[in-house]
Amino acid sequence: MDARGGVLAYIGLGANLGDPRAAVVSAINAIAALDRVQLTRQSSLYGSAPVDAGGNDYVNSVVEVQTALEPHALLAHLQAIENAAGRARPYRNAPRTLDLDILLFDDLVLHDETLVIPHPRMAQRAFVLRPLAEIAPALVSAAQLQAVADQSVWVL
Ligand code: PH2
Ligand code: MG
Ligand code: MG
Repeated sequence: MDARGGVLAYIGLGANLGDPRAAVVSAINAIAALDRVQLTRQSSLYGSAPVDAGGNDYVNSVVEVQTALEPHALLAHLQAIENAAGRARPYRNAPRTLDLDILLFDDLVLHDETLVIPHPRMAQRAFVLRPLAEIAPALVSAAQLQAVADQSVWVL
């Protein structure tokens, strides 16, 4: 908690159905408009090949927010933004109009039925680590980036 009342959290955005670029851009705007959330940094938009998933290439990004919300309250707002974008969940890792994942929330370690923080697969995913390293280089090591260097990710 700092003087402005809040902690830093990192949110991963992804989409590969419909108009993914427009969905990610409007989701960033919707996050910035949330009460008790300030958008403090946003990465470039990245294209990426699907990882453990099918369908079209993804558009991915990562944003940093400062928030006074509790993690589950932030999650509820992110799910509302996903639903407003027409998110359906027919099967695991199905192509999606919008996916918003809390990656990190201050230094919190949390594991319950609805939320796991840090995001359990972020260290295996170049489409998370590359944009995260762009906006928060201290949070991603060269070794972590090297470990996912075989995954296809490009700046749009
Ligand atoms: N999200 C997934 C599964 N695979 N692959 C890419 N490239 N980008 C994603 O956002 C992504 C994925 C599950 O959330
Ligand atoms: Mg995800
Ligand atoms: Mg998700």
